[in-house]
Amino acid sequence: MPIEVGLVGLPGSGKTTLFRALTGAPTPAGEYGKPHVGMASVPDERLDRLAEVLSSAKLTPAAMRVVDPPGLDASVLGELRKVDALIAVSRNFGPDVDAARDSESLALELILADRDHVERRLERVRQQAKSGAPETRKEVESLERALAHVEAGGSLADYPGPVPAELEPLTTKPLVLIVNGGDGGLDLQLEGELAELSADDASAFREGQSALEATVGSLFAEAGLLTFFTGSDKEARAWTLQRGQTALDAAATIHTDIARGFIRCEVISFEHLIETGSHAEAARRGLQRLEGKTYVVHDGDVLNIRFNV
Ligand SMILES: Nc1nc2c(ncn2[C@@H]2O[C@H](COP(=O)(O)OP(=O)(O)OP(=O)(O)O)[C@@H](O)[C@H]2O)c(=O)[nH]1
Ligand SMILES: [Mg+2]
Repeated sequence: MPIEVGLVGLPGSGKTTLFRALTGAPTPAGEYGKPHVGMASVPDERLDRLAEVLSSAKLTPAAMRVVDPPGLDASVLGELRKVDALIAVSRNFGPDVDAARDSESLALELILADRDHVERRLERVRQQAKSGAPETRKEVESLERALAHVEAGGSLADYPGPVPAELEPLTTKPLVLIVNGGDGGLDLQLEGELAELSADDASAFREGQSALEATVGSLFAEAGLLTFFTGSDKEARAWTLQRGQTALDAAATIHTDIARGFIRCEVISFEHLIETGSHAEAARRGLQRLEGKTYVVHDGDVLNIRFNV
């Protein structure tokens, strides 16, 4: 499954403009009142060089799913429970700019959405407990404690006790801040328009990083993500993984069948593959290793997973 991010920010801060910049969708489709959902490609220059060395016919960047909800209602924010990270857009253009005030309002909305969510789950689990499911009684107690903490003005992010995993709070997710406009900010208005051009044409219009590059850079740092590669003469492909995840997790990211039939994994670093020019030469110099399921994948690893079908 690709990595998934959700856009949050006060009304008119530029979420949908960023959505356009990230996904390249000129006018986001979707039902009124429903979130826009689109796919973005994670830019990584290493993929082009890998494809060159392996003479890959096809090049597939890692995908990122982007969810852009309309507004900040608790019900709408509920759509973001499954995302891996939140991207907060802060308005730094137009009249009456106040980043501190806006970030406080946004934080409050997230806390309220979590409180709403805890309340509703508590109601449901209480019902189940009444009808005699004993294991739910523990969850009732745990939810009651979490709710008391939130009602006292706290956020689940600083809640000391355990939070039921099914809760998927918003306030505990990694959060990346994107400043829209002004000094030191990204010009999302421009970025939204450039998203419709080819990468080469677009780069002529900007000085620094694109909105996509800046967002992905901060996201990978904040959420502890890394990129690994697979490659052959058919296809060079980039994939996203959480830091600390294993070769078996990498296999599962590619396909559940590959994880199920996992035998072993050939690993070579991107640098070594570029330096030696081929898997064969890298193997001859002893730079290619055979690893098992528990091998912890590093950023830039090029993996060749052997599996049974
Ligand atoms: N001047 C200026 N206008 C911008 C910029 N970014 C966005 N806008 C404009 O601000 C308005 C709101 O932007 P949106 O991207 O729709 O904001 P949003 O956060 O999606 O708003 P809601 O979905 O209503 O919460 C649009 O008219 C944009 O064209 C910017 O960097 N500079
Ligand atoms: Mg919008």
